[in-house]
Amino acid sequence: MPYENILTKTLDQVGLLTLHRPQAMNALNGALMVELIAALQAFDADENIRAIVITGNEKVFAAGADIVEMSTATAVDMMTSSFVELFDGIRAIKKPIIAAVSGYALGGGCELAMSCDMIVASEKAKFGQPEVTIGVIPGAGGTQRLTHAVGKAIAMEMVLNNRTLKADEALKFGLVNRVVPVESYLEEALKLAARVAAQAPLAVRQGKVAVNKAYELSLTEGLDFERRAFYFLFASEDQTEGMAAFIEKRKPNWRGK
Ligand code: CO8
Repeated sequence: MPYENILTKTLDQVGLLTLHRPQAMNALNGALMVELIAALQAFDADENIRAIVITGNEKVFAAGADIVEMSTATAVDMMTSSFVELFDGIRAIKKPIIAAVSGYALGGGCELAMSCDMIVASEKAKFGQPEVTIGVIPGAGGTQRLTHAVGKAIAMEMVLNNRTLKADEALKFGLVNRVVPVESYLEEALKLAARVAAQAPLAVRQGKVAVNKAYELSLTEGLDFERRAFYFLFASEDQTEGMAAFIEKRKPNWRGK
């Protein structure tokens, strides 16, 4: 499928998706969001791909939802268009997604990065939720995921007063996994994705679900979920293979079964 607002590429077992609306700071308009979700779903369905990286360019990851497109929308337009709901499509992706962020990740751009499972940031990354400066609030998880990641104090400053976090602050507050030089942020994200792609695929899939459950369940329910997912993996060929390979001192040959 030809895309107009994103680029896609496969690098061994990693699917790379690049946001590509440079004329508008990669602002997330409806067309881009539809393509983003379609591409993610295609990677998710491709059995040769085991991890996904989403990136932008050195100057901007994404400067948020497209303000021009939103400027004339009514509440009913926002509610009845599937624009914001498209974000739920990211949550539904089963394979691990890593955001490789440089430059601005603002508004919906910050929310997109936070919807990924891990974030590799360049030293030039800047994270912010500036919606209050244009008369709204975050609408795609910013008030929720940000608060879980950085805590109430910093989240309040970001959402109520447009505080922007530089890369080192984002690392300090737990928003990103690592900060690397701008020359290598994409390479580092791809390396991380390749390492994840080399692990047992069903275990990676269950691990992603289980960690995400920690946001939603009580400790007792979460532990119960984890235990059942753990038991389930003993029904997989990869568990037998992984443990045999350890004992035989060889590399496992994962089949994702
Ligand atoms: N929407 C539309 N166009 C944009 C956006 C945007 N979010 N951001 C930048 N652009 C455009 C500019 O209008 C400009 O276009 P033109 O050249 O035609 O005038 C072009 O991109 C370049 O931008 P600047 O000249 O402003 O570039 P600077 O380097 O001076 O500044 C900034 C870069 C700081 C990123 C600045 O452009 C900016 O502040 N952008 C807006 C950031 C913002 O407020 N984002 C929040 C948007 S609201 C939101 O995201 C709500 C999410 C709700 C749900 C999301 C579901 C997807």
